[in-house]
Amino acid sequence: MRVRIILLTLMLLLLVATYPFPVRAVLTIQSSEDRVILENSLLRVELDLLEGAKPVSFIVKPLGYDIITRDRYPSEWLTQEPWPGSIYRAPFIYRPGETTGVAVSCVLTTILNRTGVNVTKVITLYADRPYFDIEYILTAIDRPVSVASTWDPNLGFAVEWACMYGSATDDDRQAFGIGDRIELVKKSWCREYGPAWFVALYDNDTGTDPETGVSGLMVDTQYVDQVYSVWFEYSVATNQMWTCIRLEFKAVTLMPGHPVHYVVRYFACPIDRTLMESIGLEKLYEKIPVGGAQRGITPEQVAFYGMLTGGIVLLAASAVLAVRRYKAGERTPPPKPPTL
Ligand SMILES: [Ca+2]
Ligand SMILES: [Ca+2]
Repeated sequence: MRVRIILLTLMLLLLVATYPFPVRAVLTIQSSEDRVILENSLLRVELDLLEGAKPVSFIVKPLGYDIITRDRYPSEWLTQEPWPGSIYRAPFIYRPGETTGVAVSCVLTTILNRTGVNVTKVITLYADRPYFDIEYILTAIDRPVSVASTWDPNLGFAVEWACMYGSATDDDRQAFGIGDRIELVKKSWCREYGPAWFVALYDNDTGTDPETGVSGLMVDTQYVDQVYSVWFEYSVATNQMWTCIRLEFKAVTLMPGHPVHYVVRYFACPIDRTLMESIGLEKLYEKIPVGGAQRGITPEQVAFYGMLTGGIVLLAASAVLAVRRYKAGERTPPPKPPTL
């Protein structure tokens, strides 16, 4: 008995000693004079602190490349200003935020004196998640400011997502969700109205293509009702390759002392069920076609529909054969009466 216990203890000790040390997950936000770098195990994103704190590099690690195109950066826009607006080139001030074991955050702020608005982005990055969140806080500095576009008084603050997958944009597509309606499109210079809960861009290749991927913006549930419309655009210039989709919130008047908030999740990953489920986009995953079929079809469904199709083909074939036999029988001359 004692020998057994000693042996068992030794085996346990051996197991503990040889067990590999857990790999410490990457989860950092670093800043330099001109950059803020967000990094976890799936993403490495560089924001340009001197110009809009906009993503100028967005590496999706499982894809292995940067999806940002130099011709069209993702950015925010106060639509009372002519596009791309003053946030686009504004210098931001960085300060670190809270850090827990599973999330890190930072706070980026700019003061737009001429517009009369302070813009703050509170960024939260999570361990092993294909996304980070940006909480936008818009504050009127000293007078009421109307955030409404000149061509549509209902349209206010906008956040745009733009990128490119692989070496070409002809297979890049747009996607959006308004309620239960999820649509896959490719269109330019037009708008869909309604409380969109996500907008995305993806590469329409089959699963084996390394250039395949999906990315975009998802609105935090409590702000979905404030979404007014979605804007679609892609470049037709031969030397520019990008596709874009924009979330547009309803117009709002900012009052001093009453900041307005929006929370937007930035996501990017391969077109993979587990990763897309972790974002809450399993419906989009199922909708994106691969090899002519929808991704949501399970092997059991394939087997069932395969058997059904096989059965129908067999039935049809036997019916054709039966008809042929019947017709052949008609053409057979009647048997001659036996000669006596
Ligand atoms: Ca592509
Ligand atoms: Ca492709």
